[in-house]
Amino acid sequence: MDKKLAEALAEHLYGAEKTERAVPKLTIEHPKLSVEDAYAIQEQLILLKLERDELRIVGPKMGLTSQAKMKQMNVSEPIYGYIFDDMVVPRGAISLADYIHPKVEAEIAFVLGEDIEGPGVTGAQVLASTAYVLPALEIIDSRYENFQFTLPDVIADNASSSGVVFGSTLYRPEDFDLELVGVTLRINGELKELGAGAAVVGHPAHSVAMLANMLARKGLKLKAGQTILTGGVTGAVKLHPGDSVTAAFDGMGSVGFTVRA
Ligand code: OOG
Ligand code: MG
Repeated sequence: MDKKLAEALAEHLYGAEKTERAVPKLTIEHPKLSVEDAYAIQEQLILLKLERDELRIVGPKMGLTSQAKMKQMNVSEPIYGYIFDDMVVPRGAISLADYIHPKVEAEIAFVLGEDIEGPGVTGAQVLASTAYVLPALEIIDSRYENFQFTLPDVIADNASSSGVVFGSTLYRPEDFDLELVGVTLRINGELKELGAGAAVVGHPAHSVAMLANMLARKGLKLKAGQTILTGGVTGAVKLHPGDSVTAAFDGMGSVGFTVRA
């Protein structure tokens, strides 16, 4: 894709995020947008955040890692995007006014102790390079009208990345069978979603391995110190004012936040 067009489309999505106003999905005007084009747009969007806003990357995130979401989108490979430092929610509360139409999903996050460079990375290698794992809640907020998009649209939109709340305790990965960690997501005490680590491409470490292998195609690697979101264990739930959100992770405590108007 022409670099000028990628820059213009990135600027368009950047503006939608800044002004908290949904825009029509890109594929309406650009029906031939490919996955490769979409990552070129995402790259320009990331550059805007790094250079214009002087933000820092917390780590990449995986999306569409659950079979349910992959089926829904009719895709066979997950996608990735980036979490920035300004997306980390302070003091356990968000204001709906800062978002367009946010949803929340429970995820398992990995803090890397060493760089991981593909291709050919395995889940076992990821676990050996992981310093800690911790529970997280991701807030996704598609910049597209009605939260509807095709695969290239959502890739260009930094995989709907918008916010994250991390649990306050770090755990050693060898203390868990992450495949079997059960997760519940409650809003105001009501059970909304549940799942287990295996919902994330079989095992959350496999998600990180896939990410490393996808980045390798671009000559990129995962870096020591990055915190990586592995993808939703549960489905995403729409947020409303007054919501008190809590996700409990078997053996890993819980993480939560509240929603103001
Ligand atoms: C795309 C982002 C998906 C996940 O964990 O699957 C994602 C979306 O569904 O808006 O973050
Ligand atoms: Mg997610």
